[in-house]
Amino acid sequence: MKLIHTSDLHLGADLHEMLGERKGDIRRGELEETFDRMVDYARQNGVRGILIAGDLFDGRDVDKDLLKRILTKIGDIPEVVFFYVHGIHDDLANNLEEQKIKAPENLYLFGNEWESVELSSLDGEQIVIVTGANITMENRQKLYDSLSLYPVYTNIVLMNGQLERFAEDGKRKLIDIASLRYKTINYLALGYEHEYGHGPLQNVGEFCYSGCLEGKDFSECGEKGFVLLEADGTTKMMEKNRRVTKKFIPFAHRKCYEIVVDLSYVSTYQRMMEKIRDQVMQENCKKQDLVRVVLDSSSKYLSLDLSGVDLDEAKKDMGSGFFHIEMAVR
Ligand SMILES: [Mn+2]
Repeated sequence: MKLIHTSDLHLGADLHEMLGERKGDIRRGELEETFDRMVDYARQNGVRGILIAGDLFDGRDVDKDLLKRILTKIGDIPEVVFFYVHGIHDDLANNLEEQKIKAPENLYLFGNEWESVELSSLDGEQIVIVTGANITMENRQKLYDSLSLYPVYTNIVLMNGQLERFAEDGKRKLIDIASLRYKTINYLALGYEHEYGHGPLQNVGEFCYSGCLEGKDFSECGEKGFVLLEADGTTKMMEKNRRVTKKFIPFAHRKCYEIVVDLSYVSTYQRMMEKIRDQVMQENCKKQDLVRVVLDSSSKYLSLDLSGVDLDEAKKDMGSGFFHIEMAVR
C-alpha cells in the first residue's frame, strides 16, 4: 500500500519581506500549488493515505479562503485518507472549530491521546494501522508509556516534535526515540525539522523527517519534497517482518541555494564577478531558483577591499537570471 509522508508546508506564509510584494505573492501561491500537485500525484499513483506531520499552515490564524481551498482539495479525493497532527505553528482542529467548518470525511485529525486508525487498501487485501497523537506540554511525559501497538500489524506512527538529542531546553515538544524503540513501530513519520532525515528505531523500523515541501528561504536550502512509502500491509498473520520502505521524492517547484564564494587571491571587482558566476554555474542553479551569494571575507589571502564593493551593483551585474538573488558579505 502506498502512502505519502509530508510536513512543514507552512501554507499561507508571508514571504514579502524577503521577496517583495509581487514575488512574495507568487511564492505564497506556489506553496499552495505544490500541495495541490502532491495531492494530484497521490491520486494518479494510487496512494491510499497522506500523513501530514504538522505545520500544514504557517500559523494558528489561517485565512478562511485558504482553509476552504485546502479542505476542498482534500475532500475532492475521498479515496485518499489524510491524517494530521498539529505542529508548533498550526492547529487545524482549532481553525475548524473557530470558523465553524466541518472537516471532510477523509481527513482524520488526531487528538492529544493516542488513537489508531485502520487503513485498508481499496481492494481490502491489505491493512496498515496509522496511530498518532499531538504532543502537548501536559501529555509529553506520559504519552510514551501509554502507546501500545499490536505487533501483528504494520504500524505507522505520526508525531511532531524535535529529537531529544537536539533539544536545548526542557520546554520543547520532544520525540523520545529511546522510549519508542521497542513499540513495534515500522515507520515513525515525523514533522518539525525542515530538512529530510532519518534513522533506525529497532531492527525493522525507522523514524523519518520528511522535511518541508518547498524551500522558502535560505535556511531551507537543498532538495525538498515528500516521502513516498510502500507499506507491506498483508493481512496474512503468518507473515513476519512487515516492512515499510521509503523513497524521498524531490517535488519543490524552486530550490534555494546559499553559495559561499572564497575570494582568496581575487584582486579586482571583475575577477570577483567571474568567480561568482563560475560558482553559481557549478552549483547548477536554475533560472527559477532563489540564490544567495555570500562573499567570504575570512580568508587571510583576501586582497580585495570588500567594504568598497557595492553589493546592489554586483547584484545588478549578475543579471536577472534567477527568480530571486541576494548578496551578502560574511
Ligand atoms: Mn515547521
